Amino acid sequence: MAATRTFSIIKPDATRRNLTGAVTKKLEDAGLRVVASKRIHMTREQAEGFYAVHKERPFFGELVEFMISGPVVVQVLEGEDAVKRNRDVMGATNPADAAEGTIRKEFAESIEANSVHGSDSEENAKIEIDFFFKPEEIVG
Ligand code: RTP
Ligand code: MG
Repeated sequence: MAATRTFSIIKPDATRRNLTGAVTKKLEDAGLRVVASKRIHMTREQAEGFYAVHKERPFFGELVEFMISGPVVVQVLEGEDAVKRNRDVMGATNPADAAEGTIRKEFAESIEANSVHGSDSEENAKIEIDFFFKPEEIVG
């Protein structure tokens, strides 16, 4: 199967605890390759735009505040079946439900401060990658 790409965010709870390397190692050990990476502090406009699909959800306001509460690391990951591979190693949204060995089981603080984001489909991966990266910033 050909390599595909997905989009990942190491969230503010993880950067605050200096877990960028530990989270990235989990991704790499799962067979994903970092082909683009940058540390940014999202603006409110960026966070609201990125999470626009959730704007009717009750947690939207808190989620935006959380995502702009500190730096994040946005990454493009490449690998076989990258979207699913990443979702598998991330674990369930709520760390209380996450399987042993997953990033959220090991590192997440709560259902909101859950250390990582990962695209949920190839279609959304393309949209999310384009939201944060220019083509020349991605080096496969
Ligand atoms: P993500 O999009 O971040 O990869 O996570 P996900 O698919 O597992 O979760 P999703 O339902 O898309 O929710 C997006 C993010 O919103 C926060 N959240 N808070 N307070 C709450 O009940 C609640 N539920 C979700 C989490 O940060 C979640 O990752
Ligand atoms: Mg999601």
